[in-house]
Amino acid sequence: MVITCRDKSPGETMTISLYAHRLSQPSRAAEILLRELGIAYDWQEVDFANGETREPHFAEQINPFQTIPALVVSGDDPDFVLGESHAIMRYLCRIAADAGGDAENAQHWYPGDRDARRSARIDQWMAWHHNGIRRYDMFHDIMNLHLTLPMLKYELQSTALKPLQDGLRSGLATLEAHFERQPQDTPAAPTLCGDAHPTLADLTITCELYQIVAVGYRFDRYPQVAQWLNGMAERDHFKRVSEEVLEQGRTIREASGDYLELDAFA
Ligand SMILES: N[C@@H](CCC(=O)N[C@@H](CS)C(=O)NCC(=O)O)C(=O)O
Repeated sequence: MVITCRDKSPGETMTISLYAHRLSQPSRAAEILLRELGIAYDWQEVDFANGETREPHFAEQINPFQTIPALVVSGDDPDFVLGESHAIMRYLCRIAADAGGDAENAQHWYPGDRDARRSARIDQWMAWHHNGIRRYDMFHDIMNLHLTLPMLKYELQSTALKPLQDGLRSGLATLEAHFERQPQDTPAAPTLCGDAHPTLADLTITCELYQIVAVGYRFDRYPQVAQWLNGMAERDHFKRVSEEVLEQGRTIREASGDYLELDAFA
């Protein structure tokens, strides 16, 4: 399925395929960016939960790291193939003009060589993302818990989810303290670099946190984080691409009874 957010220019030969799934945070971040930049893409859904990324053809031809998202750019011979969401997103900002997207807009998300300091600041938060937030992201554990036997749910909440909640609290506190220190030049929702426009750092981290918000966790104890998340979640493409995860979260919440500690950050 080719998803077009704009008309293709005549003579355009580059085709971008995104191998992804809407229940995967880094996949959503890459897809939202494609849409924000107005780059047309061919959507290739990968059933990662059933091991499709581990099949030999995927590892050999799409992504040796055996994960999604992965990007395949056809037009040159051979195709250009790229894994890792952060690398994919930076690359998309760099090639936005050649891919028929909005190059001006891409500068806001990630300026690259045009602004070394701003890019370094974005890189810093993106580097922190994996160990500061993603490592403690409970969403896939919550999905597993949802599918497990009722008698194990309470036990797993304390053995599996509790340590993740404790780790995530520290990441949320880091973000909240940053927002408190940061002079924001806009009365709107805060952003990590303090600009009116969000960057790749905002996108990648909010996509991660939003999936536990979808289950029903609230961040009342971290009001600036909550405001920042809401600001990103109100963007049209974020909303559209997050519909499935929102639905999945609702299903889990409605079935969960009280075994999930939804007030862990409230
Ligand atoms: N650091 C990678 C993480 C990618 C990742 O963990 N993807 C998960 C889905 S959210 C995956 O493909 N898992 C498949 C597997 O581990 O078999 C990125 O940012 O792209």
